[in-house]
Amino acid sequence: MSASLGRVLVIVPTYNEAQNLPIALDRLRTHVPEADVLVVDDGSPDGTGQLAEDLAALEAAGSGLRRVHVMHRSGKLGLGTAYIAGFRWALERSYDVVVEMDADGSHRAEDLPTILDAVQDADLVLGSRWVPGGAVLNWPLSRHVLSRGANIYTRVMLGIPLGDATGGFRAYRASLLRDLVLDDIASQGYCFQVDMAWRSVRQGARVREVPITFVEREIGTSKMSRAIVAEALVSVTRWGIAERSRRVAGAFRRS
Ligand SMILES: Nc1nc2c(ncn2[C@@H]2O[C@H](COP(=O)(O)OP(=O)(O)OP(=O)(O)O)[C@@H](O)[C@H]2O)c(=O)[nH]1
Ligand SMILES: [Mg+2]
Repeated sequence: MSASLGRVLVIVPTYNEAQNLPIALDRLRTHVPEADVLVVDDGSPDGTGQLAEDLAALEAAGSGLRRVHVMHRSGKLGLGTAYIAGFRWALERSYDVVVEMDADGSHRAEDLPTILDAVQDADLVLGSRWVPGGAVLNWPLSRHVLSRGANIYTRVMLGIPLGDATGGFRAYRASLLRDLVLDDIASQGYCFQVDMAWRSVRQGARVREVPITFVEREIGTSKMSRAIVAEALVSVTRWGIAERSRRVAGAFRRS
């Protein structure tokens, strides 16, 4: 990782990831030792929040390059709001690059140096499963179909040239996050990721994709639900229709 990137913060949202979090933090320390970490825990009943505090204290007492911080929220408030709270925290502390990363082992810390290299000349870098070189390990056919289908639908409806707009392993330059209006983002899950990518494209940001290998979680349970899929489908459809109406109205005004 190049020093010219400045200070990097990796935001790791957690809900019941007590078994996964120590492994995720370990791997991050191995592959990006100088990147600080912010765990955003939503009062996990399995004690992930306290465990994160203990791990952060251990790190602070050690001689490592990074600091691990923990934000506790009162209950399961959703992935989107966890990231927005984390973005605000990062901006208030003048980080230069902010990374989104799951705690469940699906996002491999060894892919992060490539993502960070790419953000040298981009505003947003998406770790992408669906570009040449990208891969998914251990998914049933149904998950492949859902994810590929969701991304094709998003490309067609929104007209954004991205292979993987629903993925959640990405790096933002703080300058882009500062420019994006975060106040009116109510989306969660996949929809949150699409919403952020689409806002970035509309803003004229330089968005790049780099291939990653996504590994299905081996421990713990997925928080993905039918409601999250339905939210994404409804919102992308609504945004697509609104975008087309805007374009048609623009064409009428010009003619
Ligand atoms: N703070 C917080 N973290 C959450 C919430 N929901 C999910 N997470 C975390 O967000 C990350 C992604 O959640 P997953 O359950 O793996 O969902 P997913 O990756 O979309 O779905 P899978 O592909 O099935 O794993 C994990 O680290 C979760 O612990 C939430 O409401 N609040
Ligand atoms: Mg997951």
